[in-house]
Amino acid sequence: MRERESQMMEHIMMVGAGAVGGFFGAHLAKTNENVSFLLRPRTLEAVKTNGLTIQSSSGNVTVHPRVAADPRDLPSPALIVLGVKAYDLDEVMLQIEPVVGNETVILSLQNGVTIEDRLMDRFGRDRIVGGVAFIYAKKLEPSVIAHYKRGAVTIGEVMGQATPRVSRIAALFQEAGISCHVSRDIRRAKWEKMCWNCVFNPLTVVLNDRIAKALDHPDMSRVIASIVEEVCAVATGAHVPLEGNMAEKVVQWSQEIRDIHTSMYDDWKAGRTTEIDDLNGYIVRMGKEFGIPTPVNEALTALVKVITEQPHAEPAVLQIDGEVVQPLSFDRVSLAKLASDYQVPDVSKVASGLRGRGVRMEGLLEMATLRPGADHVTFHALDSRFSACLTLEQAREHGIVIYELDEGPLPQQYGGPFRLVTPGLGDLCAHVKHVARIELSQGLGRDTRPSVKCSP
Ligand SMILES: Nc1nc2c(c(=O)[nH]1)N[C@H]1C(S)=C(S)[C@@H](COP(=O)(O)O)O[C@H]1N2
Ligand SMILES: [Mo]
Repeated sequence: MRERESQMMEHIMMVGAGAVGGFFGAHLAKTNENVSFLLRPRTLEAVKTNGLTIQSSSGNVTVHPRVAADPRDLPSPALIVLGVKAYDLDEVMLQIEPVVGNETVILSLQNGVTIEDRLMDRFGRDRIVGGVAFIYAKKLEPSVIAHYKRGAVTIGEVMGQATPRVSRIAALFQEAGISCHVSRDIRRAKWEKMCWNCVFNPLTVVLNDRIAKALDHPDMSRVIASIVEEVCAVATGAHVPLEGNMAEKVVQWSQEIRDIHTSMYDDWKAGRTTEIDDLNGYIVRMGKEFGIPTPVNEALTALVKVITEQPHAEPAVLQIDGEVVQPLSFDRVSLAKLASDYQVPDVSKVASGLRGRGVRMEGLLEMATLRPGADHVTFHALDSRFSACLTLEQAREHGIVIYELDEGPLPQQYGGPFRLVTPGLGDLCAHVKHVARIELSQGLGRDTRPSVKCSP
């Protein structure tokens, strides 16, 4: 047992280098060479080239950790720390699965009160330690994070017992200069942060302003209290009763961060998906299940969606044009009807960390009548900014268009409604998200991929 414990902390794999994963990971890596990062291709390129930098008023830290886009390329982890967005959990679970062994411990610092349960369902109760992060930081560039306030974590066994492994993890954070509190009631700690999140994340978006704007108007205190009352009622329904004065506490906690925005505000302004479905949207769903009315959270969920979601002006069709006799277009239904030889029912079998149902480009190109001389294929993203040009052979041999996830359209956050993946091609930059147009050409077409290829 002793032996195991000391071994346990040998390799730490941070998943994600956003505001949360990046900040805590960089600090852990600063004094510990056994910290590596599992990153998305774009972040991977940047961190490989520049290292990972945390800028803060007390000085900057840059680390040059080991990085990879596939966890099998990193040392086998004893501890995996998840610092990605709540909505990326499914994708991440799939990706880390091959390296989660019997001795691996997974600590999540993600928002959302279902994360630990979902991890336990997937990897077993004994693998999971619960966590909450208290930090205000912001991703400035793929490899640069600005740190503004706080930077502490609370961790604990989900069942509440004190264990040597939790003490060991706490020691790791403390050795790195990060305040780490061990809680005997981590579920409650997560719900308390949920109260705060459900108030200030949506309000900063709706008000398009900093936390102070929501705090200072006298009429807002009733609104804040109502949001928190609804969250507390649902928490009680979920068998995690919170204290009666949560609304007051939430307001108190906010005083030292009056002048900042929230991660939901930052996600919105950066064009990223927000965590609304894991925060207020979750309260609304659970309220329905428990028969608890949640009108204020419901209104906020709808408002945040209206404000932040990109309008889908374009219908979800995929067009093939250029050097073809007739342009063709496909929607999800017509793609599903292409011959079964070309269907890839489970993309995760051929491309690590990606999920969904796809169709081989070979099948799509078969449908089109190409003009003589057509020898290149350009995949244009919906926003017409990003594009990748492959040779006809590369597209035929490697291209797969993902068009469905769990029997629905591929969500935008996963690159939907149509996403090109090219397993075996050796360039993750060709994984074009939101493909709207596939253009055949004679000779090279438009290609905005970075010149440094991202190795898979
Ligand atoms: N629409 C679109 N697709 C894109 C990009 C982009 O900027 N826009 N970047 C590409 C690059 S260079 C990489 S490395 C991967 C990054 O994928 P990820 O966001 O899943 O990490 O997406 C590729 N597909
Ligand atoms: Mo890339």
